[in-house]
Amino acid sequence: MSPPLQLTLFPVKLTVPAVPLNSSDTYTDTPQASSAPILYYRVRAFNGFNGGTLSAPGIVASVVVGASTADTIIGTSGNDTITLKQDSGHQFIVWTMGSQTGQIPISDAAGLMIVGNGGTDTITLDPTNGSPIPDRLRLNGTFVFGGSALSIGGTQEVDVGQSTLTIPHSVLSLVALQTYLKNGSIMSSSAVAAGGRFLPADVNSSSQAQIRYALVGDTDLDGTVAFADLLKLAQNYGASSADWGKGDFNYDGTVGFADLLALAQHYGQTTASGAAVAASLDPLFLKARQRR
Ligand SMILES: [Ca+2]
Ligand SMILES: [Ca+2]
Repeated sequence: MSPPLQLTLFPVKLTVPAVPLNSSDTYTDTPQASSAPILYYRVRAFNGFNGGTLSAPGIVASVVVGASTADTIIGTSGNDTITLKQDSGHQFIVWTMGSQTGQIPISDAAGLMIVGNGGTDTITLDPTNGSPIPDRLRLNGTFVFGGSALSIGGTQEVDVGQSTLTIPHSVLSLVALQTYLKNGSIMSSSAVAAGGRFLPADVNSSSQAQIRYALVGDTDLDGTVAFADLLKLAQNYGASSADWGKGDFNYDGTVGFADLLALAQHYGQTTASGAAVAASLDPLFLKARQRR
C-alpha cells in the first residue's frame, strides 16, 4: 500500500487516499458541492509519493472537476511567466508556469484558458516542435507575448476576450496582427457577445502593438466615442499603416470611409451606458470625406 498521496488541485490542496497512480492513469474527482468550481485541474505528486513508477515529482494525471473539459491555467496575483510548447509527438501543447506544468491536446475543443488573475503575465511561445499554441487559446487578463514569431494557422484561434495583450513586433508585425484580426484568427468572444459595439483594438507603437478591448470608434480608449475620436480620425483620414488609435477600426491599415461610418454608428456611446446615441455627425462632413 502506497502512502497517502498529496495532490495539489490547482488552486486548492486536497489529500486523497493512496491510489495506484502511474504516469498514464487518470483520477476523476466527484464535485463535493454544486458550487464547486468547474475547472480542469492538474495533479502533481509530491515527495510523500514514493510508490509506482514515479521517482520524482511531476504530473501524474489530470483530474476533471465538474463537467467542463476546459483546461485552465490560473496565474498568481503577481507577474507570472507561462511557457507554451508543442510536445515532440505533436499531440499536445505543454505549458509550464513556475514549478507547475501540464498539457492539453492540441485540438481540444474547449481550448486552453489562461486566467492572469492579476499582474502582467508573460506568455512565452516556444516553437521548437511546431506551433506552440493549441487550436483554441483563450485569454483573460493582462499579458505580454514573448518568444519567437507567432504564426496562426487556419485551424487556430486566439480568443482575447477582454484581455490586454501586448505583442512585440518581433512576435507579430502590425500588418500580420491586422490580418489576423481581420480574418478572425485573433478575436474576442466578449466582443461577439456584445453584438458589435466592441472590438479588439490594435494600438501600435514603435516596437509593439497592444490589443485592448474597446468601443468601436474609441480611438483614445477613454471609454466614450466622442469628438476627440472623430478629430483623430479626421486628422488621419487617408493614412496608411494606421492602427486603431488613428481611426482604423476594420484592420485594413488605412483610415477610410468605412472607419468613419463605424465611428458615426457608435458616436456618443460609452462603455458604461451602452446606450446608442444617434450620431450627431454633420452629414456634410461625411459627404466631404466620402469624396476624398
Ligand atoms: Ca474616446
Ligand atoms: Ca480602415
